[in-house]
Formats: sequence, C-alpha cells, structure tokens
Amino acid sequence: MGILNVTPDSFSDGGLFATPPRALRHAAEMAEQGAEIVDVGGESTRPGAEAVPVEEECRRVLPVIEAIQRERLGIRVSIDTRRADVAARALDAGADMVNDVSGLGDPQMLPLVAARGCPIVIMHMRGRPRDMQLDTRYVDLVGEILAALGERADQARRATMTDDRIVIDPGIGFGKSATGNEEILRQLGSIRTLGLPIMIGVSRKSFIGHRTGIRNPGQRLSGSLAAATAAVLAGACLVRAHDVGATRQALDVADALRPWVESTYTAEAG
Ligand code: HH2
Repeated sequence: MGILNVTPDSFSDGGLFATPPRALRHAAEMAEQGAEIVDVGGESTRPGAEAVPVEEECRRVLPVIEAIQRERLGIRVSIDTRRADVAARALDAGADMVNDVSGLGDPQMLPLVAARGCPIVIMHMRGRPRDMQLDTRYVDLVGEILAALGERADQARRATMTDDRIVIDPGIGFGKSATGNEEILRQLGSIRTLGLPIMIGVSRKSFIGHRTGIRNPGQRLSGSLAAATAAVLAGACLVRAHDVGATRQALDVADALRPWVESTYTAEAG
C-alpha cells in the first residue's frame, strides 16, 4: 500500500503532493513501482497534530481520488480517514476501501462500510493524535492491543462484515513508545491468533530514528525495509509504505521466504 499524503504537514512528506496534479503523478509512480493500493489521506495523524475540519479534508482528498479513477491507473484506492462523512464521500468518488486509524472511533463508520460492502482497516490507537504520546505506558501492551482489536472485529462481524473485509493493524507509533513499537513487531505472531489479515505501517517512523539515531525521516529507508520484512515474515500481509519501489523489492523476496517461516511458526506453535 503506497502512501499518498495530500496534506501540508505530514511528518515525512507534508506538502510534497498537496496539489491534485502532483498527487496524481505520485500515485501513477507508485502504481508503476508495484503498489497494489494507494492510501489517500488528507489529515496528518502525527503526534501532536490537530484535527482538520471535514470540509477541508474532503477538499484535499476528493479531487485526487476522482483523478486517480479517471486516469484508470489500475490501482485500488483506500481513503485514510477517521471520519465516516469523509469516508462516505470518498467512496462516492471512487475509493474502494477505508483505512480508519481510530479503529471505528466514529459510530457511523461501521454502518457505512457494512452498507457499502467495502473492506476496512481497523487500527489500534490509544488516545488521539493530539495527546496519544503523552503517556505510552501499558500494563500489557500486546494484550491490550489484542483485546481492543478483537472486540472491534467482533463488533464488525455483528454488523455483518465478513472476515475477508476486516483488516487489523496494531498502530505502530500511535500511543506507543519506541520500545513498545519494537515489542509489537516482535510479538506480531500473537496478533495472528485473531485470524484476520494484518496490516502494518512502519515506514520512516520515529522508532527507527530512536534505534538508529537517524533524525531525518527521509533517511530511514533501510530501517523501514528491515521492519517491513520482519513484519511480513511474522505474518503481516499488507504493508503501508512511502518508498514503494524499494519496499516492493524487499517484500517480494521476504514473501518468497515465507513458507520456511510458516513451518517454523507452526512447529513452535504446535
Ligand atoms: N500510519 C500513519 C497514517 N495512517 N494507517 C494505518 N492503518 N497504519 C499506520 O501505521 C498509519 C496509518 C502515519 O504515517 P503518515 O501518513 O506518513 O504520516 P501523517 O499521519 O503525518 O500524515
């Protein structure tokens, strides 16, 4: 999943693709480099970010989604939003799925995706971007994520969503410490016990800077690839990435090595 931030203030690429022609060009590039989905977002959810008004978020994303569909890039479109109103208008404009970092925080989101029959990514976030990094302590980090995602997935099933349309994401960087993010990646196998497809977003994130000392997010490609590869070998099947060509290459190889890991995993589990 290639990231297309149509925002002035995203943490690593804010302002780069903020006009429809630039956004469209970047979507076409990512499709060419092997992205299967492009994730269009009009609100930064970096730590400390303030919410963007619905009309402004729509003004940013809708023309881009329409242009991608008009140009027939052959890539599926995901709308990265926490708001059902934005998601509804994005689906009308041609989006195929919803990526909800609030994990069904808007009570209208579940009825919407259930009625439209589209897939949804349910991500775990404790708190809201504005305050989520103020306290990142947990009694049992992975246990809390498992319980929260399991409960949200059950809620979705009760709303007639089938398992192939529910993707779960532990929310790397959303209300977690740097070491907490590494812990989640080390224990991704236990999130697999929920039996749903797992998505992961590690690209350029600050835990990589914390581990390596690299402060510029644009220089964190190698760390991003290491984390994405580890996630795929542990069972993630969707990876959200800024650097699509390099990520595709790493994951094609990681994916080819997956059967060995699968048998190791099964042997350990059994
Ligand atoms: N991370 C970001 C945004 N959306 N969605 C999912 N499902 N998982 C993630 O890990 C995730 C996400 C943050 O990254 P980015 O879009 O590059 O930054 P910003 O929020 O500043 O726009």
